[in-house]
Amino acid sequence: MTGRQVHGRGRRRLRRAVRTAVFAALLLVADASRVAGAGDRAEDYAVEVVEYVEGTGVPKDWLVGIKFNNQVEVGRPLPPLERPTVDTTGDGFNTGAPSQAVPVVPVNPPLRYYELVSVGEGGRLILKLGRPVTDNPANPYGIDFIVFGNTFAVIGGTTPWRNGDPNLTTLGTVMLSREPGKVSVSRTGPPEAYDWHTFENGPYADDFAPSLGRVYDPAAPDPSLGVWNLWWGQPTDPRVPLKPALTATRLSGRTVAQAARLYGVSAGGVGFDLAAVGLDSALYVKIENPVGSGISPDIDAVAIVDAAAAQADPDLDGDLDVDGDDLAVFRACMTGAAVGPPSAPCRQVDLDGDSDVDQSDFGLLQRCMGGPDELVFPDCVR
Ligand SMILES: [Ca+2]
Ligand SMILES: [Ca+2]
Ligand SMILES: [Ca+2]
Ligand SMILES: [Ca+2]
Repeated sequence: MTGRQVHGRGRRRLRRAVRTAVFAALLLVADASRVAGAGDRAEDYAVEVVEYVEGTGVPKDWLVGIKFNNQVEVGRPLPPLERPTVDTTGDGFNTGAPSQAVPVVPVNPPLRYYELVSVGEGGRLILKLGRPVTDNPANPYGIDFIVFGNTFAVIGGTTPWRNGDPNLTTLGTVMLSREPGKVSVSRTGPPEAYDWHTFENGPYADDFAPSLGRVYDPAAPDPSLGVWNLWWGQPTDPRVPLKPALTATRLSGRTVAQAARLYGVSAGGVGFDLAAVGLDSALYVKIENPVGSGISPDIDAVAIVDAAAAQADPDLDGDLDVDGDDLAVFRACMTGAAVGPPSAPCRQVDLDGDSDVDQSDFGLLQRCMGGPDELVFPDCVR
């Protein structure tokens, strides 16, 4: 976590305010899970912290001075369990009071001690998933599970992020608080021995892409956030991977609103393919970080990908445009009117969401058609 200084004179007042904020945040968290319409279940995430060894240099929540591994005070499960953070709180500076719910966006990551567990140097975190994750060929881009941290994009341009209109603030290229933690997976665990398979050359936990807590949806903003909210709808779906083509370079120069539209319902995070380590299933995930690394990877959650949760997206080959190549994929998925739901790999081809791939879906594809390498926002189908 990048250090941020609390101004000394307001610290005591802030601490009192934050104690109240913690309870407010608890209520908000309960609220967020109630409004979540994604259909995800507890078993889609990590359900048990099997082992946590705190390394050195674990950073603190700068609002209250509590380390990123202490959740006992708020009586919640360890942060890496359940879905990633939907709304964090104001930072008492740019984004509002610590009692204010602030949606996580790519320039404003989770920042509270009860939202993250940090590994430290020489530390490790072993999580048990709610069910085995499999190397399912239907999973988008081959990605089988997703690790969420607190990496975020530096702000480009001159307009800071004040939790206001996301069309006004721009993302820069540089990613901050990238703290690449080494990830391993195992089929077996206690009382049996682990059988670790390590992603030696990445991807890494707490790396690109930044998290997104809520879907950008100005037509249906969530009123529970307050009257200020004109943009942020229901929570994102952490089971939907981000397109690998959506790199930091492609996001750079776009507004927070445009970035969120490119995410769609995905919550971002770092995607992992079990095939890369030669496994067809796994039940345990380990994140570790060596002494001398100078970093402390921060972990918010681990989610199992659900191919059936993929959303309508006319960019069918995942290269961010809609052109002749996407048309070819569409033709291969065509089922005709009311023939029945398309197979999982063809799910995102059902652009109008009526459980078939027919002429009306083709009409939407045509509406979104640009040219090769011309960036298309998936919400062109709306
Ligand atoms: Ca895979
Ligand atoms: Ca970090
Ligand atoms: Ca395409
Ligand atoms: Ca359809």
